[in-house]
Amino acid sequence: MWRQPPKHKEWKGPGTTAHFYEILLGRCYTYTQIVRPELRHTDCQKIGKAFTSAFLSKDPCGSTEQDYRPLMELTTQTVPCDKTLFWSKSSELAHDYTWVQRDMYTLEDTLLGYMADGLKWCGDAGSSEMNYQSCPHWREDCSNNSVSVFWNTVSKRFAEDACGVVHVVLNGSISNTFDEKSTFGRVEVFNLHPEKVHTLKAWVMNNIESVPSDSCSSSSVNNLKQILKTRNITFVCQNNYRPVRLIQCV
Ligand code: 2NF
Repeated sequence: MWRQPPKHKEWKGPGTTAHFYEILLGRCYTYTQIVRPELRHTDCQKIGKAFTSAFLSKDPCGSTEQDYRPLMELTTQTVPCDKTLFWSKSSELAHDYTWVQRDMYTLEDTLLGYMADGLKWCGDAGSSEMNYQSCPHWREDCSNNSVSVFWNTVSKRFAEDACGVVHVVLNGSISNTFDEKSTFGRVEVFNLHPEKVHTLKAWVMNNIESVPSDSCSSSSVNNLKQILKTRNITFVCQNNYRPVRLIQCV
């Protein structure tokens, strides 16, 4: 017996999440009907279609910001000034914090971030279907893959829209507390508008098991401080900010 030829191009990363479209739509309805009912008139069908149109029938290693433009245009959501919370290497803690501090928003507390968080997706140039077998791995195959480009695009807009005092939760228990190659370091920091954002407050958190250290004075955090200085944004840093510290203990 001959093996069937692969239906799609083969990549090194896991394929599209099973039931991707249903999950996307379900999350859109959950978010707009239950989490933020003020958005109940949102057309989730239209958003779901725009999302999949951004990547279906296309080379998953040739994804661009333009591909996601129609989707971005359908989903404008304003986060109040002073309420934006970025994170880097601290996903769980940042989200646990906004779960308690309901008036603060991470990207995943906005509609598009909520819909896509934790999912994988890609299409194929030679087919109109999703590729459930494999998708490009961002390091081993290509950096401009459909998932990475999506996060770069939404992260960029999230930062551009921020105003007042913005916050970031950083991980003080790793050497690159501020990582220039992360989305926060590459995209978000450089898309803050100094006319609107006057201060960035970093909360550098240590794991509770490890000894608290003065990570605010580490070289990577100092690097962040220098970048913000050249961008005319005031930098404030706090080690183990207490309200977040309390979340780590529960
Ligand atoms: O999955 C998300 N929810 C997500 C992904 C990327 C970026 C969210 N973001 C936004 C959030 F709003 C945060 O403010 O950017 C900030 C966090 O991203 P980060 O890169 O600064 O933080 P990490 O902890 O280093 O990475 C977060 C997740 O993204 C993956 C990484 O493996 C981790 O699962 N990731 C990072 N860079 C890339 C990339 N270029 C990536 N995945 C694919 N391509």
